[in-house]
Amino acid sequence: MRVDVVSIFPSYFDGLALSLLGKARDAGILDLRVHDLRDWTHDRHRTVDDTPYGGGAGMVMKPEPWGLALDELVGVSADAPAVTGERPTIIFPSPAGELFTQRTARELAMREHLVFGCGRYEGIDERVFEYAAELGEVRLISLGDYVLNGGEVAVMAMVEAIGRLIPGVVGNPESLVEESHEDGLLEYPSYTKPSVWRDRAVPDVLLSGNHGAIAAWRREQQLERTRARRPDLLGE
Ligand code: 6GU
Repeated sequence: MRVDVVSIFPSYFDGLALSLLGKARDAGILDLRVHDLRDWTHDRHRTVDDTPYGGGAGMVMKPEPWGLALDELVGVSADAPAVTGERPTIIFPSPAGELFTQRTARELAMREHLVFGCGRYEGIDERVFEYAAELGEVRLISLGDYVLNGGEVAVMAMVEAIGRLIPGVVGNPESLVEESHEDGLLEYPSYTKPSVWRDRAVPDVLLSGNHGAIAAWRREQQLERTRARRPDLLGE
């Protein structure tokens, strides 16, 4: 999978080179490229923002650098993967977007080319979204109902959630099926040795060797936790 990230703070993404995703990069499974939006400016101050038409607080990101970035990364002459000729998916993190869930991550993990455009200030000139829609499938995606200063932290979360679902990134694919949200429920509790720690014993059933009873107990725990912490997931 090819992933391009455009940001005015590219060093935010240094952390993605570590651990799991770093291994995926080294193995050639994930071609992650981070770009500085200011590289597509041409004035002395490398300006990326300006005041909003119609007035109002804050600054808006100018369309020109974004247009040049999109041309280079997903335009007709772009050096992008053309394995199946699939259109790129262009994602703008935004608190005004659709909610990012495990389902979104699974869907995006099957794409060949993702481009993330990180906005700062009060947002990006609306015409950038219209232009991007001519080059690929545009998605505005939010991490949740709260406001971050910019899209960078949201994109880090999305790239990690998507990247670990690419076949070969997580060593044991079974560890992907048994975790929170994969089956619409929260994960069951886990224990390891010692069997008694500070007067607290591991539940007997886990030491019983009865695999049927263990599976039933775990399912029950999943339901109980989901009902207590996230009743919305059960439609309650
Ligand atoms: Cl994707 N961006 C920003 N700026 N704030 C957010 C968000 C995204 N998701 C939740 N809050």
